[in-house]
Amino acid sequence: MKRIDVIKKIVDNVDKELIVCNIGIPSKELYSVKDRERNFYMLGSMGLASSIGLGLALNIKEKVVVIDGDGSILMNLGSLSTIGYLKPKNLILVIIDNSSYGSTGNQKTHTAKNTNLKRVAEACGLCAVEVDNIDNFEEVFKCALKRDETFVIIAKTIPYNEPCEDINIPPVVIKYRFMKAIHP
Ligand SMILES: Cc1ncc(C[n+]2csc(CCOP(=O)(O)OP(=O)(O)O)c2C)c(N)n1
Repeated sequence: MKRIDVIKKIVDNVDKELIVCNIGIPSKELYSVKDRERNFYMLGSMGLASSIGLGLALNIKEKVVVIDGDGSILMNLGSLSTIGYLKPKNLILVIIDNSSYGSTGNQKTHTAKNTNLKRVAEACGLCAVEVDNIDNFEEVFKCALKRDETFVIIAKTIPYNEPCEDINIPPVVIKYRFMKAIHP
């Protein structure tokens, strides 16, 4: 399974849900699969997609889907602990675990050896499921969309970056159109 396969399945299954996407190639892949006003491409701040998604989920009724990476979650593990403490009912955290810092050249992360993010999430009090094939991912994601609780999905993928174009929208426009989509 590749990161872009997971992103395609997320896009196939969302409607009004908000998506906050991790820095780097994940955001480019999401943009190339389907650009939407309800996508927030988090262009600058590694590690903060989950924190931004948490803040959003606490302040709106719509479902928030965060697409994060193992490298970014490892950089801000405290975010998982805070999410486990606050547990908004409308947050789905999809951690695409390619065991690498894919966007900067697939350098290995610690999930390649000693760190199990499902167990970390569970230890933070969260409901977490690990999947390693695309059919299981879709099944679990559909189920998470219907649930009334914070749900973490660890999608184990191979380290692979789909060649795709740069995001052709200025960051400030990404921000304002996203805000307008939430509060027209
Ligand atoms: C504080 C900080 N350190 C390093 C970077 C460089 N950087 C950008 S994306 C990235 C890798 C992110 O890895 P991961 O979250 O696992 O996502 P992947 O690209 O593998 O899908 C790195 C190291 C950065 N932008 N900010």
